[in-house]
Amino acid sequence: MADGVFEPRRIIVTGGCGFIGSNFTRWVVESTDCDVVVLDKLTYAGNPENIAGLPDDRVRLVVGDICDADLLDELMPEADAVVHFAAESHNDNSIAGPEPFLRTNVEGTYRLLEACRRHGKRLHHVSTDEVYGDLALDDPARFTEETPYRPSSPYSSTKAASDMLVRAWHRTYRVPATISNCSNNYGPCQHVEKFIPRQVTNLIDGVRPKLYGDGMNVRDWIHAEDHSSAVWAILTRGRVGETYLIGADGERSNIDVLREVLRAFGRDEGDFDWVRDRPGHDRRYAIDSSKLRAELGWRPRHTDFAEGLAEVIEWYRDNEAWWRPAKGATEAKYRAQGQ
Ligand code: NAD
Ligand code: TDX
Repeated sequence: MADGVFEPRRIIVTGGCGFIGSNFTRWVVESTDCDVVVLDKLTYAGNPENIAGLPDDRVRLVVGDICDADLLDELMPEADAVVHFAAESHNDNSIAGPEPFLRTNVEGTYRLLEACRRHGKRLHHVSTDEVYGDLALDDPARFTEETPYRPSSPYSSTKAASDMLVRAWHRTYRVPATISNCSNNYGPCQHVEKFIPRQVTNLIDGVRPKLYGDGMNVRDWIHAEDHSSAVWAILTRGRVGETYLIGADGERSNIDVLREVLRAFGRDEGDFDWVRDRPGHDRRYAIDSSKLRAELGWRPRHTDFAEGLAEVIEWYRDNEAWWRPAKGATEAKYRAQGQ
């Protein structure tokens, strides 16, 4: 191990068949010598296709639940660290039915912490900027590592709870842990329930996109690949016990993003439906990632949002077989909610 650098040979990636966990798994296999054991329950959001084509001798998929302590005891000895992406991740689902969020996000993180404690392993916990609540549109402030926790939704409150568990297990039991809180990701393989894939696949289907509320809510977009490189930097070179915010200065209102998607389809900018707002809808997220950049020298590579969005649109056009099976049930659920 080089001075101050943690060089894992094999890591467990929880949620590695989801949108970001699979992007990270691919990134690790393609950019490092580290092998990966993916631990994924394959919920509605997990798809083994997301890691298809990666070499069998570098990536092993274990289908299982992070709440299964016996399974964790079995897997821990073969890994140097756990990178924890597994979660129930969709705000609207958490409003309709919060219970799975409590179980996976809170109990699941607790089980992983206990397993890391028993086996003396390192944990990187992947979290969200939503733990900080929201900012006003005209507020010049952005979230920093010092911003107080103020989560709004059942989803973000369970992520906040999981962050608190990680901090407590580090302080009390000295579990070697790091935490990252990232802003909204976009990229290929994102579930069609999320904003950008929902509108893109609606347009492919000839259905009008759906915008919540007044469309002025702001999200701070980052490409999933930049999230992946940041998590690797923190895992290998970050200081144990520290939190790092991840963001790429990508603030945009929802209506601006939607207009850009409509333009890419050659449609009129007003060609969408206003639908019922999300209860408790956070107004604005914005990340100040100075600590990550200054301490670890991390920089995002995907800095042209229009270009990234065009690639994502092309990916959904080219991969209908990937998203089609989930589309009908997702839209039926939204329709029932008036969204
Ligand atoms: P996702 O919903 O696409 O994937 C979640 C994965 O976790 C799925 O493969 C699912 O099968 C698996 N999973 C769920 N419950 C499990 C359990 N009990 N045991 C094992 N596996 C289980 O989520 P995502 O968008 O890729 O998000 C990944 C992580 O990143 C989450 O922790 C999320 O909070 C965080 N995050 C996401 C974003 C974003 O914009 N999507 C932004 C910041 C942080
Ligand atoms: O159809 C829609 N219309 C719409 O206007 C959908 C699905 C969403 N929206 C709005 C709500 C949000 O303001 O778009 C914005 C983005 O919505 P989501 O894709 O659901 O993301 P968000 O709620 O911002 O949370 C995401 O980023 C932070 C991820 O889902 C979380 O896992 C992550 O923690």
